[in-house]
Amino acid sequence: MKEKKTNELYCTGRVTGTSGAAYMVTTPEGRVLRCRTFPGTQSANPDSSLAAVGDEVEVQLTLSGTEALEGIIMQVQPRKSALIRRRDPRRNRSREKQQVIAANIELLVPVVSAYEPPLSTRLIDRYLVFAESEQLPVLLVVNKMDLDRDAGVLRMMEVYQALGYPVCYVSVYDKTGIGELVEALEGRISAFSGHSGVGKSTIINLLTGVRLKTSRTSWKSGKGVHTTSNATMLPLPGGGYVIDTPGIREFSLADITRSNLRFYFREFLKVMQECAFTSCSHTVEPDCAVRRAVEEGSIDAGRYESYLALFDALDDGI
Ligand SMILES: Nc1nc2c(ncn2[C@@H]2O[C@H](COP(=O)(O)OP(=O)(O)O)[C@@H](O)[C@H]2O)c(=O)[nH]1
Ligand SMILES: [Mg+2]
Ligand SMILES: [Zn+2]
Repeated sequence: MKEKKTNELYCTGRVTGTSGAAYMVTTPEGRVLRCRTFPGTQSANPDSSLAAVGDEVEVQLTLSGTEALEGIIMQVQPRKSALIRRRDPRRNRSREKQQVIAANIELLVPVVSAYEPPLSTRLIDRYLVFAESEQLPVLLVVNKMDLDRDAGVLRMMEVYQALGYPVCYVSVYDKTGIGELVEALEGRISAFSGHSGVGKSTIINLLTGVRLKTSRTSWKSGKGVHTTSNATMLPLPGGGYVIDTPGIREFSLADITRSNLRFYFREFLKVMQECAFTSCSHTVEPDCAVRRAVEEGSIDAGRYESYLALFDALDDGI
């Protein structure tokens, strides 16, 4: 904490939570300040939310002395990364600022479960495309491995390991894989995301020792299972933070288009120079090296199907 002017105490910190219009800012010493922004708050990110969970900020304390627990956010530092919330397509809010779910994420952690809900490789592929497009390192977490009695899930995940994506197999119930996960998260800011019911809150509670609400409701019921709306950022005992974020349906995929999607399937990159057309979409063109690789089995057919499904879902206005 440095003193700028007499009776004006400034400090730096990180936004670790929001509560209505208030921002919880954690200082390097671990103190939590209840802060607000004001019309003069300076931002290095003018096109998006003024402040979000994960932001580095400079705060002026409003109460002097060591007991001060409140402050005003004077400055929001430039973001190294940001998870942007999807815009509601029913409302024309194109002039509105981008809403940031979480800032300065260093690792994206898609969490899936072996069963209940069943493992969806389509969903994993969606996350991987998103991570590649944002150039975010990714760690796949498969929870509820206690339910994978015939190792079917391990076989389904082989394709991702072969592609070089790290996978952590966890069972909170059996306490397996937790050590590896702790190691992979240490010292980094990680965003957990996934379908409700996969066990995100249960894992985060175990890692951080806090008590996030976990859902007792069935994942099958669909409605009312969302126990996580605002992102919350929690410190890890070994350093770093985890952020519980909503599922990928809430993320903006606005930067992913039909023409750049092919670059986000890393196994395509090696073979696509061999396609007859330089701008080959690998869907209908003749003499396509990607489709040939799928037929020969060197590109996984399920991954290619995910590509086609995403390609169809993306509307470039073509
Ligand atoms: N079988 C099994 N169930 C788990 C495991 N981890 C969590 N669950 C259960 O899965 C349900 C959903 O967990 P929750 O943490 O609320 O999921 P979230 O919606 O992803 O945050 C709860 O009933 C948990 O007890 C696990 O390792 N194995
Ligand atoms: Mg949850
Ligand atoms: Zn092609």
